[in-house]
Amino acid sequence: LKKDTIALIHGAHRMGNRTDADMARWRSLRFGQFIHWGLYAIPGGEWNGKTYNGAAEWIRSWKEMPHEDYDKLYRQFNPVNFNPQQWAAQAKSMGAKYMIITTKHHDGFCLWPSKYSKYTIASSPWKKDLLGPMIEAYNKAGIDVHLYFSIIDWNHPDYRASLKNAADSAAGKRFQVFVKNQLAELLQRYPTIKGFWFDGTWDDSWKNDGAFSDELEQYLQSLHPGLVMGSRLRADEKGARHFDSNGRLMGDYEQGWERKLPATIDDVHGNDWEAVMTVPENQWGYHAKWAGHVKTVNEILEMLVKSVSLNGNFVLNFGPKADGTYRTEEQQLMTGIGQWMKVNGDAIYNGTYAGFEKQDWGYYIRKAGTDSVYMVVFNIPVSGSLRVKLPARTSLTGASVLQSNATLTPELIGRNEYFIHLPNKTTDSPVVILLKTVTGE
Ligand code: JFZ
Repeated sequence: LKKDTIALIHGAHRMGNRTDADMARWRSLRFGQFIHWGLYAIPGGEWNGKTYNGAAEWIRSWKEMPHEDYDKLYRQFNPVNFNPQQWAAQAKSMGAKYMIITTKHHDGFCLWPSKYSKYTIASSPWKKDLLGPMIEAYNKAGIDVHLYFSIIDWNHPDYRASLKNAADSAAGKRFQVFVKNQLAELLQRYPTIKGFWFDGTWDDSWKNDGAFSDELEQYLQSLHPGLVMGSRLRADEKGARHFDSNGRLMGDYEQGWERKLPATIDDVHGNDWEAVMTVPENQWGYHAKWAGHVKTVNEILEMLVKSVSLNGNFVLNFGPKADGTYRTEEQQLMTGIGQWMKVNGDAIYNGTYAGFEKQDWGYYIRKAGTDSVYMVVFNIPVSGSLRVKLPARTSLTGASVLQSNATLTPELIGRNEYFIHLPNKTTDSPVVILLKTVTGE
């Protein structure tokens, strides 16, 4: 926090994290599934035989793709193989506890039959609502649903990136009413949702009206108390986003961790936070030709574990195909992650920063409010011995491998310092060791 705080009407309204049950629940879930699904899945990063190397969901902004052509794609959107129960079942078997779905991305196409727009699923050959069955199936599988909503709307005649004259201002006002109506409609249609995930809030027209986004956030909270909304929604009256002009977080959690993770606990300033991650380098919607590095199961697990060890949530993105099925790579990843989570998920859910000195072998995670600390080992030293350095007045009373329940006997090697000797150094997935520690003796 800066030394000289200035008076703000539309800055942060709270110091520190939310302490209510809805927020505690969100915080405990730790692992989410993001889904980017929309018209961009039809071209899948290709148009007229040419490949677009940018993010597939941005193809409408590519000079090779005429807007008129993109804006006709809804006439082909017909996900005949969409099976929401199967989607939910695979998310559950992966270990995801919440899901975020794109109700409307920058292109403006709505996956629900909004009464405020004609550019929706109702105008497609599919005709029926997609969101309702999806939310119902996920909720039945025990998975919370959050709604992604882009403020930027490339299809709406009243959207303006900046307001340059009186006509723009009038359009901007109409657009604000439209946004408010659509969000209230989503809450009214889908009352089980737990939060909104806002995006596309970086244009001047939005940033320069901090009063509107502040009032909108409070309006949504009044319609649906407990709703979780990140820091990407609002700006303060000086145009500062995420953190207000006094450096205080706006919204319920820090939403700026996009395809990157904090390095240390100091980077998160005690705030709740969530990271969203793509499987290839930068593709959210379906792209037929993934280029560059594609993350492996172990790489993704390490990001998940690192996030939880630093008090954050980790959300992995999927881009289903236009027919409603998932590409093989994504299916294999879900299976692989799920196999590990099934055995080791106890280390993830309700996990928090452990407060122990980080070691090179991996990450510590403490089950919230308990003496149970997990070591998640990604790098086994050639010695096979894992160093554990405990804070003063803390002692290690036992250790066991989560997967096998095998007991390990820690070797005391110095004051508050131990070696845990791994019986078997060969493994092809991260090993989790549950430590029993006692503090205050
Ligand atoms: C946005 C979208 O443009 C993108 O298509 C995707 O939906 C993603 C989840 O969100 O992209 C962003 C938004 C914010 C940053 C980077 C990319 N950011 O804050 O660095």
